[in-house]
Amino acid sequence: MSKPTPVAVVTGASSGIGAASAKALAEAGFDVVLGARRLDRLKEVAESCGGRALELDVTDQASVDAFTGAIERCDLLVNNAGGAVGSETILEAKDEDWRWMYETNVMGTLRVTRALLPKLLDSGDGQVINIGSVAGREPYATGGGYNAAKHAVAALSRVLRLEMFGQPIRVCEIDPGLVQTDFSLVRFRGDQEKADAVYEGTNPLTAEDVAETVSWVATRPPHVNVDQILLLARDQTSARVINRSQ
Ligand code: 8X3
Repeated sequence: MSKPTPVAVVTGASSGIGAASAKALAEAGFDVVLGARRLDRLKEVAESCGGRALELDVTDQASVDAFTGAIERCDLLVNNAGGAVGSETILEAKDEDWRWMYETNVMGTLRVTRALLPKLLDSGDGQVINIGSVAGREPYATGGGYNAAKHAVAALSRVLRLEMFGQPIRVCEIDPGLVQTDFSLVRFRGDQEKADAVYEGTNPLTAEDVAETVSWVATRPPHVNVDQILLLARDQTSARVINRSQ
């Protein structure tokens, strides 16, 4: 009997790293299931790569249940949904921003992973790729809520790897630095000028650069677990050391 086509599930797939990863995985031979809140945009991305669009709000357990319940097989889960909102100091931090970052990045990753783990195990060679961040390795001033959330994602990834040890599940954490997407626009609450300034004079990564890495990790042979990748532009050596002379 021939092997079934592997199924990849990508969260936050309506734009940026998630959309690019869905396309790259489709090109690599996966059947792709795309999840996100913005169904119109999601459908467009799904159409462009022959994938299946399913509405998903990772902050809502009922939505996660409906999403994962509609998926029969899962070989690869890419937990990409998340992001940053706000750039206040700890002194001025807003509870609702921290809660949103925890709900999307941390609890969202937990909910979707927990729901799909049985199917990942059933596949006989499951893989979880969590999109973390340089912010999950290195704290920086005004990054508190996002730093805390991405450090939690890093902990979750490593605990999952330990708990799945001996089972046919691989776990990888990919930590990108500066990537030019709408990430900063969301962080700065729609302030385009502030968002543009983040990438000004520098040559950041693109969503496609990260997607290529996702696809590379996903297509290693089953005995190879790429545990962690820190992916930075040449113009960035750490979270806040950026060459802007371009
Ligand atoms: C990477 C973005 O601003 O934390 O996720 O370097 S940032």
